[in-house]
Amino acid sequence: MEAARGKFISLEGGEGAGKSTLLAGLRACIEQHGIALVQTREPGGTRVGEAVRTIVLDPALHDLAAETELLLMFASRAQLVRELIEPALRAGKWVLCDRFADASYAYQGGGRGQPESRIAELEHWACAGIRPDLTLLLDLPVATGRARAAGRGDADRIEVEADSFFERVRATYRQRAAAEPQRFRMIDAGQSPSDVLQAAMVAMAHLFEAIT
Ligand code: Z5A
Repeated sequence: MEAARGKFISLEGGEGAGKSTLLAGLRACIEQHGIALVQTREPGGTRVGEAVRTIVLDPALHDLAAETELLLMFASRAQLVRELIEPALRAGKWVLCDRFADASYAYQGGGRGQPESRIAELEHWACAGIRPDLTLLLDLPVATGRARAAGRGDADRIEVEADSFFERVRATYRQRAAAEPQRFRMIDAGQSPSDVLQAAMVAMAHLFEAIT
């Protein structure tokens, strides 16, 4: 008998929103339910994707065109979908992904001004119908997120952008969450890490119900 298809959960948010912190807690909670889980990230998550990541985050490549950046994000995603996400879901595993296509709408669309219709075309092609069952959006004022992220060493090619860029990113994420309330759950990322984890578990309850 074929395994029931797994669930795909993505985490989104601005810089310093606490995705990495939440991922560790979420992973433990999901595994406590006896669910096989694959954790990954974007850009990256595969050998090819990690090579793309070094390009897109390299601060020396300040001349990278916005169009090139967009294509590279989707190149990494196309590889991740085919090599890891689709096979895992088909095998009944759950996939927990640190960012997915919504990040391209927020950063390359909202941030860089790339047309939404172009991003949608790329999503259609590169993701081959794969969309998260649930997207947890960690929402935080830009200044708070940047203050949290400060002091981690040298800023990468995207982190050097102005506050106005990150305000557009945040606004785009919030618009997308409002437009798709059945997929998105917005979480106040200004709460303590344990309260953020608790809110995420509440947001995921319907996925667990489906397997019990
Ligand atoms: N990008 C893109 O442009 N287009 C795309 O399509 C995709 C990505 C997929 C990836 O960088 C970059 O690529 C990202 C978007 C772009 N660029 N930016 N900016 P990354 O993966 O290296 O970085 P990130 O995704 O922005 O994550 P981050 O800055 O590392 O933040 P985080 O993972 O959300 O936060 P954290 O590491 O868990 O927490 C940051 C600090 O805050 C840390 O000291 C924690 O201890 C603290 N923290 C966490 N939670 C809390 C709470 N609740 N209270 C207080 N303090 C907290």
